[in-house]
Amino acid sequence: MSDFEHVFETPPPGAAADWTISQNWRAYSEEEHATWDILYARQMQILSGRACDAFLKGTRALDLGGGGIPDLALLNPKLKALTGWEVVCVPGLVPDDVFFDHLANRRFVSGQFIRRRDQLDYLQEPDIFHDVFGHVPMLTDPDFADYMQAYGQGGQRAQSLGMLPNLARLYWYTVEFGLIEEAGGLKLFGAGIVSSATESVFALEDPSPNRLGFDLERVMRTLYRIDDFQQTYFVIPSVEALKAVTLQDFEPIYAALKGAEEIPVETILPTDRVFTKGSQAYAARGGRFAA
Ligand code: HBI
Ligand code: FE
Repeated sequence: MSDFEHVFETPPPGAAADWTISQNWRAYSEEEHATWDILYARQMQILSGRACDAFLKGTRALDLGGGGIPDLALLNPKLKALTGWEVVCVPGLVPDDVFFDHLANRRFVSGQFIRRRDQLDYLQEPDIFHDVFGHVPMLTDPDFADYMQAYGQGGQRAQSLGMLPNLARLYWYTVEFGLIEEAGGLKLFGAGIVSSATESVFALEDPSPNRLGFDLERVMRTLYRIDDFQQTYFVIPSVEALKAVTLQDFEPIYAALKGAEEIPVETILPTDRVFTKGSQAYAARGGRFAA
């Protein structure tokens, strides 16, 4: 089970058997295109000097800015030429097995809709800005592209072994909320961070959260916050290293995890590599963007 409430159990009317729908790009309103342009301009300003090289390079390679919501018919040939990935639209959250099957076949699923103007800073369900601006630039990186496919394949296996909650934590702490160490210091690559103006600053600069070195088994034991800024972020040494870690057989790791206790969101272990010991002041104030 995922953490989200699925609206549908079977593809809704108008969706194909694999849950995909047409982007129907011509149907977006001027206001919706302008919403993309506002979010894009704001994020690119914030992300300069904060996002990792691969992400910024990806936004340039895909030409994501200035023209409103990207037309997937134009974006997909560029992405396909780089790493063989493509983006398909879905009506909302899809069941885990459907999600994994798309990833295993190098198809990234994106929400078709874009957030309303009163939701610029926060919404719970992934829209096309989160999915395409947040996730797709990293898919232009060959190592990240392989990692995401491996995750899709691993998801199908984890499900059958009853280890999906553990694997989902890996996705959460890397694909959605990962940090990376670069020559210039810590940088952002997680889609949940880079698609959020406030979390882009919080994740990197706020004294509140812990920033700890990535360790596969440790991350798979760590609980996470679904509806607020994270209390701990994990730092990968490189995308290559992340990919290498996930190309190993997870079965012995799953076996070790069976008896292991879950780790609370704010815990620092003696074995952790600590980049930042967080004050946790934000969480102590009650969180959810508390002033
Ligand atoms: N569906 N559209 C969509 N987007 C997601 O990110 C997504 C999903 N379904 C399931 C899911 N994520 C998660 O269950 C996995 O990451 C574990
Ligand atoms: Fe996401």
